[in-house]
Amino acid sequence: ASPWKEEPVKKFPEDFLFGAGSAAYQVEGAWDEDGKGESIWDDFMHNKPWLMIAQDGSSGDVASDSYHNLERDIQIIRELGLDSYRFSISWPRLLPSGFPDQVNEAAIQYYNNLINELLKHNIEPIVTIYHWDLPKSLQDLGGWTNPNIAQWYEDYARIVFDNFSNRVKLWLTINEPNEICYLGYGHVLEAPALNASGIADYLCAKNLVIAHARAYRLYTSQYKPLHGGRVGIVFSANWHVPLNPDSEADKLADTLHFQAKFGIYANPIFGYGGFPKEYSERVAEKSAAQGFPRSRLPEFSEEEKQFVLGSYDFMGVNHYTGQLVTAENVPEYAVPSLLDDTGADLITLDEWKQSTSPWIKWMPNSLYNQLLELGSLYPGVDFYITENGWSGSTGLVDDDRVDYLRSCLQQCLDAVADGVRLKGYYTWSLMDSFEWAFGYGARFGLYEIDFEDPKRPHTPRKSALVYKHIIKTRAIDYDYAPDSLVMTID
Ligand code: PNW
Repeated sequence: ASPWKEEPVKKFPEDFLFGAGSAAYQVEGAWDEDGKGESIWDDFMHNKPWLMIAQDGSSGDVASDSYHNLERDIQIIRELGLDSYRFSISWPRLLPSGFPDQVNEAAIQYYNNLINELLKHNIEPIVTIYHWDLPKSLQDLGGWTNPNIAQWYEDYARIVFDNFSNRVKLWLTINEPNEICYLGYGHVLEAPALNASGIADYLCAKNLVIAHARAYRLYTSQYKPLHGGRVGIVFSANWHVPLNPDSEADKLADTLHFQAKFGIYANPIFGYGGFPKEYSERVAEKSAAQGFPRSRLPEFSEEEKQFVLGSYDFMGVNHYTGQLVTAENVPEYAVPSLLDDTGADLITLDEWKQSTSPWIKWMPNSLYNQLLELGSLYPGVDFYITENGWSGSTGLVDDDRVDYLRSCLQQCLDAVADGVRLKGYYTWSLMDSFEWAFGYGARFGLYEIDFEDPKRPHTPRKSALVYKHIIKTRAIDYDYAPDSLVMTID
């Protein structure tokens, strides 16, 4: 029974997009087939397996094998009745050398088939141009720490737009800058596992927002007049509140932490331009005290600032959880590092339900709170929830995921009622896939995939039927219970 039963029934607007998502490295497999080049994730899994959290020698070499199972993917997307499907294009599959000197026809064919099948069934593709699988050849040149990457990324984006923008109208330039820069260059959790926080993550941040802006401006000047699509970027946003709301120190830690993980990417594009003021001052002070001749956080020239500012049609938000932020009893972080620069520690409560992913706990109302904060920070901006989901384990009766899904969609409805311009919601994920450093242990799928079976058979979970019912009725019925776990195309 619903805690909201007493309220009038609320429906999602007819044009609200319900979707589900995936990412190339997590589902495609075929890691070295048909001319695909090597990515930094191929390199991470093959050559640095000790860095994996799962420690099981797994990789995305085959993953959900979507490269060979296009019909299956279309079948389940249609069964669910999705309005839209989010997938990413693999840069090294399309451009094996990383550069446009060779364009891989097999890649164009695969993505063409996918896009055409979706459109044939009236399903809107939303395409992530970059979801973490950088060509290894470009990493060898410094990857996202090399300012030239802004040009390389634009060159890649041009090939993508040339081939697909006559049919794809919704574009996401880059998935989760914070996870790319902080977890990949500042940490060892993600490729390229550079572990140079306080330096490399900040270089990455500046180069990445400029790369995004180049692709945005390219699209807007050369493709939008022909095709009229829209381009955004995807940020991860964890809800955050000061542990002690009366403590000035906790409030400052909360502000600086949110700027370090979110603001350094969002402010240059959606805010007042450049890196956020408080955080820039903090890193400049720390850098000086540490003996650096200038701030470790790079500056934007006035021209760069203006180029990046306003380079969006909408904001994509990936949201899973949240934390309480405090300045008390902060651990001794490495110096220099992003965490040391924030001076913050993150707390979660034992009473919050734990998912299979160590970093995801169910913090009540975090999505609603996050949407309201973003709505007031960036008034007039259109938002899409581009990822939200619950990780469990194998098994088809996924009641925790059902509860989380209903709750999060309710929070979306409440945010829309309160004026947030939320245009769509994409659950993460369509099917079980390779969960990066966590391997195949953390399952996010509406569909279960059997990774032991070379055919990668798929089975709908209870959440798939519940989501289908929500999409069809455009409302959340808390009493709906499917009589069987059978999915068919309506
Ligand atoms: C996202 N964090 O990653 C990615 O976009 C997906 O590819 C991934 O499968 C999904 O979340 C589930 O893990 C994140 O630490 C990784 O806050 C880490 C964080 C957030 C998002």
